[in-house]
Amino acid sequence: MTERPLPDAWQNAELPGDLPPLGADVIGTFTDTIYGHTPPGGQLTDLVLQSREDGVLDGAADRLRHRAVIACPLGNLELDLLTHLPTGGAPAPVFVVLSFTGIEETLEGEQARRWPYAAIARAGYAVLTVDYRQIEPDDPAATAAGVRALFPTTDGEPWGAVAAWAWGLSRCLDAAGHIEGIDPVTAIAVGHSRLGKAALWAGVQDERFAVTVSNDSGCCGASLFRHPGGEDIAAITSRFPHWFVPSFTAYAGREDKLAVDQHQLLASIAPRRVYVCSAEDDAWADPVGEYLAVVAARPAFGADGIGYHVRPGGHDLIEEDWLQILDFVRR
Ligand code: GTR
Repeated sequence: MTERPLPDAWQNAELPGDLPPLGADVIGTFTDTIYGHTPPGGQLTDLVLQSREDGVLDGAADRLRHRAVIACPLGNLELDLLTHLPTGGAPAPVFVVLSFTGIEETLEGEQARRWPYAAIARAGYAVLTVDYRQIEPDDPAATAAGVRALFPTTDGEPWGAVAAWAWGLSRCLDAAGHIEGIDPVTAIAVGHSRLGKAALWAGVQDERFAVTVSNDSGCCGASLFRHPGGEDIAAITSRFPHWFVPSFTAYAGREDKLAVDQHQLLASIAPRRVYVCSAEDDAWADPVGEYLAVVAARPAFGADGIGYHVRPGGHDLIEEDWLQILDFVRR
């Protein structure tokens, strides 16, 4: 896959003048201000193989379904995992990717285009996915139904749903370590949009992810708060208050008062690798702001430590994104 050039109109894009510098340890600030404290605990206690189909997708992959049981302080969380392994050969590196839909719908539902399982398997990679709503419902009112209800409440602010989904990515990686045919030493967290925000937070917190990939993650993901355009804190906290700590709304319209910006989130993952994908017409995610965050984070990484592409088109995760991601991961 050849690298795509930047759109002409972006050549003169400039970094905001008031970006906080790289170098400080800012993970605590991101925790307190935006995503919330992830409580310790949550232990994989059971991983039961439900079904196995060998040689699906014209022989490219073996398809496995598991039920994972994760013991949390106040009860068990059960997750249905769908895994595709490349057929034959050595244990494969694994993409851990949350799905917006049920796992069966990744095979032939409306969003199946986001899951080019055959191409990924032919490239020698495994993919493990779970429906993100099994980890935590995406609903400001559903406080009792997800993993956050399985941990005792603490004095501080509750963790947001983005942090809960990030926690889920780590539990999926725990499970991947018990699946024959996966080499969990090379694990790659991938997420699109709100799940791209979760992938980045998982990459920051869980050092087992060798690579973290954000696709069109936008506000509170890869794009800079201080670059104007697209979704801002007022918009995101009014529609999705459950994603973050409740006090984050205090920064609505006051982006310049935040102690951090998202290039520092990307840099927090270094020296492990990061890849950011944007789409030119995805104005709500502010693709220019995502690109500039990569530019600003680059000094924290080695030469090939952080990568980026922008493709034509809108908000989606398509095969071209996957092919670019595969290229980066292989390098
Ligand atoms: C939008 C939201 C974005 C992005 C997107 C998605 O409505 O404003 O932050 O996360 O949803 O997840 O598709």
